[in-house]
Amino acid sequence: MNKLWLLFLSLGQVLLACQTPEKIEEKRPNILFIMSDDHAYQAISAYSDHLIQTPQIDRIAKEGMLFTNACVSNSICAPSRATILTGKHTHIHGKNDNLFPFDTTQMTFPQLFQKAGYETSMFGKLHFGNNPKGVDEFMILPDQGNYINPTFITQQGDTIINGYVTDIITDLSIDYLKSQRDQDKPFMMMYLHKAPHRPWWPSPEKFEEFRKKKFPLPETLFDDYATRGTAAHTAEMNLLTHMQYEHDSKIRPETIAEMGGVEPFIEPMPDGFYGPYNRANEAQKALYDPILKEINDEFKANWPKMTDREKMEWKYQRYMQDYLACISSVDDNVGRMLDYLEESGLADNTIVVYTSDQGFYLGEHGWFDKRFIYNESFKTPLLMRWPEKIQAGQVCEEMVQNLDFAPTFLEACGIDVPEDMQGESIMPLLLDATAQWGREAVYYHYYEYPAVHMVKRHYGIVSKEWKLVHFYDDVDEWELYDRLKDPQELNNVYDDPAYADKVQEMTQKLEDLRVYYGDSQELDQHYMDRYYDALGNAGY
Ligand code: SGN
Ligand code: CA
Repeated sequence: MNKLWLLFLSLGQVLLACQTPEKIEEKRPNILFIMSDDHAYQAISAYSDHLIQTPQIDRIAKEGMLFTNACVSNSICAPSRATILTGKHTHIHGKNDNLFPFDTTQMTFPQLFQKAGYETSMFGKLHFGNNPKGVDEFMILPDQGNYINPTFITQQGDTIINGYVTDIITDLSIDYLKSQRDQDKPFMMMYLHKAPHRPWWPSPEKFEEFRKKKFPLPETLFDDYATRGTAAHTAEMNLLTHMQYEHDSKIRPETIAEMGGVEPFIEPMPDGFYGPYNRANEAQKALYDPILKEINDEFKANWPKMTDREKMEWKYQRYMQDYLACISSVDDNVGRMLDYLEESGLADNTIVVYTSDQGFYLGEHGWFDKRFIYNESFKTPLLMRWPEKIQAGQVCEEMVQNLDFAPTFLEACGIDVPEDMQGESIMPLLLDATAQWGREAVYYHYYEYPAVHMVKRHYGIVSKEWKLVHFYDDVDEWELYDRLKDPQELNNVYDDPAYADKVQEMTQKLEDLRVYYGDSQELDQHYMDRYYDALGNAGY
């Protein structure tokens, strides 16, 4: 080795030794975890633009990676959030329905980030029944939260902030990044939208814009569930029969009274219209009122003459107008956030994730809501950008699950992943979308029954080719779908002799997965007992 080379080496060592801890810190990536509530992948133009353009959310995929087979392990709000935070299936962390509060003795990934020297924060909807652990700052909505002039729970007490919830959550998050966080530390922020959760109240501007739009009907809007079992027939999430005029379609109770009453398919919800509407102040109401008048006048004039089929279509259009209007606000606000990251120079070293707590039915199979293992609710959007590591414009088709987020973030930031986390880091896929990914199938388990929408308890296994489901509790029914031949899941082939071998093979694989993830009949019984005990005689 010559002398010059030696000099370079020792100079390098001196420089390294002089580097301040903050400079080293700067190299650890930041995480911005953006999650919306009930955002269907069908309503993101990076997946399909038949319903809406979402240019801002799409930026994340264009400049990063789009996951076409991302899914949840239990398609309902709080359980999915608890899985994201703990990296465990819902039967392990115990928050397997929306009823019981989250067990705060469970380790969550923000706690690990905080311990590792990250600045951690959470803004928006958590829906846990208790406050988050491991975040330096939080402002969260109580329970489901409100769209208009929402209340926030903070460390200093509750506060009401005037305005539209999606704008406010973004303002709070950007302000925190800009001026409140400790700039010397890397950050892990959870920026969690309430929208587009039911009852889909848009901002006045978007309400007006989307009110005029018409959307294509889904092919399966009039599905009769011919080959499916009891659960699909008894679920209460049909647009015609279970969507509320007042609450969802925004028909004033007075309009219905003027019409001499309208045959309700389902009991009206007390305060369905006035609950959300009355949060607005007079000036805000004045912006909503002309649009509400148009909707109500049209309803009064046309509804009595409509056939059931036309009523279904009318409800679908009203639903899409409001749901997509809410998404349009989310998209604009995600754009504001991405712009901020770019302007501030944070973008290159920040992992940006966009996802939803689950998928949602946008009229497919005649439904709204979620819960089922069937595609629209089982799959969830997932887009990730990390300019320093993820090549722009990649599409990953591997089966990844909300379970995998925590271990992925930890690995990406150089923090040890606890051994009892059940998810797997998707780092190899981020570095190369086509990398070897050993997972053949995922496990799913839904519990909340009986409850709103009446989706029966079920668990199942899903591979790219097959979906096997067992519905239990007050039924004992199985379904099998050939996903490649029947992507819309219209044909349950469980009893078809041609599939007998497949049924046997998948049943064994499902049992193996249950053992692998520590689920069992005893646990199914434990969670049924806990739930039914809590319902007591109140029941459904
Ligand atoms: C509310 C909704 C339901 C929804 C649940 C759970 N009704 O009860 O439609 O399924 O929340 O949603 S609402 O009219 O009160 O909005 S979740 O996203 O929190 O799981
Ligand atoms: Ca949700």
